[in-house]
Amino acid sequence: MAAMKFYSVPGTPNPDVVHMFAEEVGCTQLLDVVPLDLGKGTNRTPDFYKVNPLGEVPALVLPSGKAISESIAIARFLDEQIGGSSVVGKSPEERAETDMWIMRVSDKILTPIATAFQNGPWLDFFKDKRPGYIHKELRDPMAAAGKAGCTWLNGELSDGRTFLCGDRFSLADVRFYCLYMFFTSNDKSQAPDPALTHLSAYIARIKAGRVLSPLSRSQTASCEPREDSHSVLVVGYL
Ligand SMILES: N[C@@H](CCC(=O)N[C@@H](CS)C(=O)NCC(=O)O)C(=O)O
Repeated sequence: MAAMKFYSVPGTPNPDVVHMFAEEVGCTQLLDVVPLDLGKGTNRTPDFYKVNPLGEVPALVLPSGKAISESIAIARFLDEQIGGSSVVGKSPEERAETDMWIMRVSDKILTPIATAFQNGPWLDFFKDKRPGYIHKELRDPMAAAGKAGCTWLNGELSDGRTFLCGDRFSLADVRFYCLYMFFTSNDKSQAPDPALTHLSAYIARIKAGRVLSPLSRSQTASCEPREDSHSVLVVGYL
């Protein structure tokens, strides 16, 4: 299969889900990366709205000409092109387990911490780009919900499993890692809680054993927020 146009901003969390997934399953050759610049707003032009009406990255243009967005949908499409992988799941049970963990950590952690971020330190950046979704009142309750979710996940991980789906490294780990690292590193008030030792050890295991995204590579193994973390955003933005 020929490479497909992949609109991306490497170093931002959702595009990095696809980059990390493609590295993991060995299909980077399918992606013809078209870099956009969120700071300059090249994702919010009439041309790009034709690719993704939400104006968000990533987006993949399929051989038929149809464009799809949503990092998980793109990863699943790529997975099918290569005949499937354990990362998505080799059986209906494994695939269901992957989806279960994608949804669990999205609902309990990733959506809350992303919402807190977008309505907190990056409210000015997002308020014109996502009209109707940005409300500063959301910041504190969403941050609190994200912390509750992290405490819950830490408890789950205390059973000694290696990854979310046990011994199997999955797309749920890829997504959790890319988004969690980004938001907790770029928003000091949402920095990882050192008391959540099982969560920190899980993150360190992923970092130690995987080909990581450009952003993820720049994080420290202990997942402590970087002193210069704000500069990551200046390059990347969400
Ligand atoms: N649910 C989407 C989220 C996409 C998303 O929020 N992308 C961010 C980058 S990580 C973006 O395009 N932000 C810039 C903007 O909204 O202008 C996915 O999984 O791909």
